Amino acid sequence: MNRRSFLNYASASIAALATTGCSIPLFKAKSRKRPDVLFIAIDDMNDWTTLFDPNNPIKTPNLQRLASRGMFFSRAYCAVAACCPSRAAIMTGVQPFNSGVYDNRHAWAKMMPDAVTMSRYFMAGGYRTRGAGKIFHHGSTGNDIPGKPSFQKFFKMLRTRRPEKNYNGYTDRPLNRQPFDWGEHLLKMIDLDTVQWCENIMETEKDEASPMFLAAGIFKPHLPFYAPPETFTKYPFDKTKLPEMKDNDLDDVPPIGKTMAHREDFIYRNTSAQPANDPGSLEKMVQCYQASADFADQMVGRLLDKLDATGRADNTIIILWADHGYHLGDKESCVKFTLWEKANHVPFIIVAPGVTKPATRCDRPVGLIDIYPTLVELASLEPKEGIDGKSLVPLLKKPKQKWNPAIMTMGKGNHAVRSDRWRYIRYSDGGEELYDHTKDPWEWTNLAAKPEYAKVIEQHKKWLPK
Ligand SMILES: [Ca+2]
Repeated sequence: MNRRSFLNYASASIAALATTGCSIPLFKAKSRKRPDVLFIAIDDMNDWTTLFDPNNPIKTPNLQRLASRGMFFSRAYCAVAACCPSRAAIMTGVQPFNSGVYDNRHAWAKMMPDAVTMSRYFMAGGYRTRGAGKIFHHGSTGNDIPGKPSFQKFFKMLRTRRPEKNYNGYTDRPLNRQPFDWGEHLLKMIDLDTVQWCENIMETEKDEASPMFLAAGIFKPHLPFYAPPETFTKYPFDKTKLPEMKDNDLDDVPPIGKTMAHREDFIYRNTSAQPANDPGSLEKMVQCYQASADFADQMVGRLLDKLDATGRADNTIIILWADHGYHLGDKESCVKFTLWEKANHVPFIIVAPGVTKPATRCDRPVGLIDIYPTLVELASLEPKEGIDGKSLVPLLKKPKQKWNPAIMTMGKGNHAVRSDRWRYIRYSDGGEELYDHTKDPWEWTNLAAKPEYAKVIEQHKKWLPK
């Protein structure tokens, strides 16, 4: 660092310390050269990708390319399967049952005015903080804390460029709202604007001496399920693979669980009213989700290409996550907002130079709530007090060690506990579900009522939030 950039860094750090309310030096002076952070968020990407299994239909070569550089967490779970509370939990490090931020109607910044967001903490530690696209929830509930911005420079996510009429043909039903659209998009995808902005920041600031925390928030595959026509050529309609579905799958689900399922009429396939090739059919929707998720993967590829071109990749921590998963007809649902595996299980990758080894994998269940303390430790900042997560650095070093289960929440008093083998769900009225993932990946058979599983339930119950 030359004298001028040191002075710039020092004055920026002092200013940041003054405004974050942190009274201690945040940076451990003895640590090695501080790494950049490339923080990649994806919206609504589930686990039905080739990152998890080469037989899955959604092709994610760029996620796999990233995983080949570091550690892939095969069992990572969001805090909440909804955009706003999931992102608030990640960025503040506070669980929804401690913050009260449970759903998309909850304006996290108003409810947590004293929170220091992760990127703001990095700012106080001398980082240039840059961000673009969907990091917090889009819309007003995702607004940052007034006067305490999380980023020094931020490119707000654009509104989706919309066709005049829905591509899927819905015009006169509850689904006629444009967010519930899918198809081949003939207008420019907004993620291209986000990624272009990030590429430009990486290029123009590549010679800066101070470290950078760059957050890139990719909006796809979130509804509307749009992707450019060329992406659809990889997902021909007549070869669309649907999730496996069991008839009457919800018969053994407790009442609150049933209310969380979203049985839209289009998920009943191949009815005379709605043939498979109807643009509004489940088959068409699933095809479009697959293409949208593929497009998100392409955006990740561009970010990695640019990072490599700057020459800073060797000293950059890369972390990639999706805010939650998605049901595509399985569990009679075509949305998130449940406590089941497909709505909560997400891609999660960490590349940490000098810490992770290439192409390694951790199968322990982990929570995205752990990102904040993990990045703080990897960047040699002072540990952040008052947050719920636990640093994953021990797992980055020894991925097979014992680890606590992951906890998920959906509304007050409803939680899931995910261990290596089991998913245990308990609702606020005492309703329970238990699934054995060694035999039942789509969670068809609720074992909770069977006496032989009482001990398993007892073991998982103790992890429920008090
Ligand atoms: Ca989301």
